[in-house]
Amino acid sequence: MTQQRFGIIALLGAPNVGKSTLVNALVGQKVAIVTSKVQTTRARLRGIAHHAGAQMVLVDTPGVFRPRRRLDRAMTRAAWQESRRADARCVLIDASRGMDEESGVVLAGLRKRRTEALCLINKIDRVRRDTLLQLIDALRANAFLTDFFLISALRGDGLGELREALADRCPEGVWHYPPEQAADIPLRLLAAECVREQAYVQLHQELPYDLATETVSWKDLPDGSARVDVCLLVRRTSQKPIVVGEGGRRVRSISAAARHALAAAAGCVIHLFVHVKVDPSWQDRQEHYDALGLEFIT
Ligand SMILES: Nc1nc2c(ncn2[C@@H]2O[C@H](COP(=O)(O)OP(=O)(O)OP(=O)(O)O)[C@@H](O)[C@H]2O)c(=O)[nH]1
Ligand SMILES: [Mg+2]
Repeated sequence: MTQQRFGIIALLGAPNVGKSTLVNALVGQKVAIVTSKVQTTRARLRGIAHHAGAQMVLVDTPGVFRPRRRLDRAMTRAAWQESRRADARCVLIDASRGMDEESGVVLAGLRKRRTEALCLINKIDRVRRDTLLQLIDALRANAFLTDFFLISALRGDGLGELREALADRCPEGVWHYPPEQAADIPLRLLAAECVREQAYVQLHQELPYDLATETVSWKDLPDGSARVDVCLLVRRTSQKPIVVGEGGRRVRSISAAARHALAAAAGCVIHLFVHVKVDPSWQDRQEHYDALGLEFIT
């Protein structure tokens, strides 16, 4: 029997570079929420992938490295903590954006911490080969980037080679999760995340960054289904009607799509109730941070 290996791999990178998409692609099923908007990921989330006898815990981190709000500060801190604890680090760069200021901040953070990382150039489906070569050339100036991979997390290009390299970096050790487990995220948080994802996707205003979700109750019912109540919090009274929609249409549509995703992820029938509430201070409540697995920084 080959020796089991186990490793933690942190994915770092500016907002929207495709970290969560990559976690889902490597795990082989959807465990992290993905949207076209920046700053989608807030919670700490672990996807679990297997390759060549290695169990790899992929840590999806929030892509916030220029913190302004309290929530941003907590997310930035969480990302660097995850990076420190990991057996390997990957920094993702969006090939179509190239080296921008936000990616510069992430690279500077790695340099400062004297940590090596693999460099994953993602979204290669969007750019020409010569642009890619120029980008790699520029990135080579960072000596702490040990290897370069050209990938498309969305289409799956280059993931075979990446899997191989990541499995190689896992030290010998016993697996921490049963092989069929795809993610390490509490169900209550998963429910809140599914609702937030749909709110982001279905609302087109600036609103989303002012929006949060919290699971208020999860009850397993005798027939194997679950009743789940999630609060969708907005910060201003004027935002509530936008989220609720005419005759409640918007919130019903958010709820229906979220229920679908949650049922697929949780593997049971879900009765989901989404309640829209005005809560100007959710960013200042400790429970909100606890639920996301973040530290409440005072
Ligand atoms: N064309 C293309 N789009 C991609 C690829 N990978 C991710 N995307 C898209 O990029 C957007 C952002 O993806 P996410 O996975 O949410 O990015 P993220 O880095 O987790 O973002 P934050 O959580 O906000 O930091 C989504 O619209 C994805 O579909 C890729 O390889 N090619
Ligand atoms: Mg994300």
